[in-house]
Amino acid sequence: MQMTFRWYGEGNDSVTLDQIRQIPGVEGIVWALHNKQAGEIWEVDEIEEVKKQLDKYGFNMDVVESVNVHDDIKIGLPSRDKYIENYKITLRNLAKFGVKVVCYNFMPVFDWTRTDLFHPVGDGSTALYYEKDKIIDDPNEMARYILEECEGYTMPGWEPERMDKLTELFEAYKPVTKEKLWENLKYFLEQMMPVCHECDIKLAIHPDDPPWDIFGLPRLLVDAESIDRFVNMVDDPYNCLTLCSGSLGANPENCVADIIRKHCGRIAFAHVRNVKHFPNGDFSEASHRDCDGDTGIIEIMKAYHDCGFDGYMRPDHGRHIWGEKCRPGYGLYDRALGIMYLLGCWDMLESIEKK
Ligand code: DNO
Repeated sequence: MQMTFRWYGEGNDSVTLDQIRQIPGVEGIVWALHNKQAGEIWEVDEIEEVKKQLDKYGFNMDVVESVNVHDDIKIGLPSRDKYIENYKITLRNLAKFGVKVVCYNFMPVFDWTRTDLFHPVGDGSTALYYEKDKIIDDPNEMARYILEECEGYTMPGWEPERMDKLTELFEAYKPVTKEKLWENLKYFLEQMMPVCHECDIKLAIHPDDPPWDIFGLPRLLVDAESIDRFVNMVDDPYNCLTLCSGSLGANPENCVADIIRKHCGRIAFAHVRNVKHFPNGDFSEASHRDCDGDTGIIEIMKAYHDCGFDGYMRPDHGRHIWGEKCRPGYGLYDRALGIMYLLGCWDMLESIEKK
C-alpha cells in the first residue's frame, strides 16, 4: 500500500507541500489541474509545472484526482467523441510523467453532495453533513448555498460556471435513464481501455456520493451489486475502482470490507473515510477512528491487508479542528490524524503477519 495525500495545488490550497512532507508515511500527492474545465486537454507544460513542484519535496505524482468527464459523454451526445479524444490526449500527456492512476466519476451534474459543510460535531470541531430532507428542495438553491459556504474555494463538481447552467444541464439529462447512463459509461470505457493499456494508466471510477439518486438524477455506483456490474461490464485490469469507503458507507446496508475482499485486484485507489449514521437517514462525517463512525475502518484495513493491496490509499475528508480555516473536508490536521490512524492499523497488521 502506498499512502498519499490530496493537494489542490499552489495558491489553491490552505495546506502546503512542506506541511504534507512532515506527515509520516506520505509518498505521493494526489493532484489535479483544478483550473481545467471538463473536456479540456491537459497540456504537457502544465503537467510539468506540477511535477517540478512535487519533485522539490520528493513526492510522486502517480495519482490524479480527477480528470473530469464532460457532461456530453455522460449524456451521450454526438459531441462526446470530441471530448473522448481530448481525454485520450490528456492520458497520453499524463503518461509522459509516469502517472499510474486517474480517478474520475460518472455522476450526473453534481459531484459529492452535502447539505452542511461545517456542521458542529459536538466537541468544538465541525464536519461535512448530509440532511436527507434538504435534498428534495430546488437544486439551484443548493448550488447557491454551496458556492456561498465554500469560503472562496471552488468545490469539485460545483464550479460556478457549471452552476450557472444548472437549468440547462437538468434539461439535457432528462432523457438519460439509469440504463442509458450505464450504456454511456460503457461506451466511454471501451474507447479508453486501449489507451489505458498503451499508457499503463488505470482508470479508477469514484462511486457516487451519496450512494442514491438525488434531485431525480440517476446514480450508478451505489452498492455491491452495481460495483459487480461495473467491473464485469468492461472486464479489463485497467478498468478499476477508486473505492471510497465514505461514499458507499453512507448507506448502512453496504459492507465496504466485503466489497474490498471481492474486488481488491480492481481497486487502484482507496479512499478511507468514516461516516456516522442517524436513524432518520442523515449522516455526518466522522474522524477516521473506527468507533467514531459506522463504516468499519478496522475491518476495511484488514480487508485491504488480507488481500495484499498494493495500490494507493489516502485519508479522505477530515473534520475541521483546532480552528483551522480550510477547504471543506480538506484541512491538514484531521487528515494527518487520519493518516496516522490508518498507518497505525496497517503497521500493526504487518507486524502480526510477520510473527
Ligand atoms: C470528494 C472526492 C470526490 C472525487 C471525485 C472524483 O471529496 O472524493 O470529489 O474527487 O468524485 O471524480
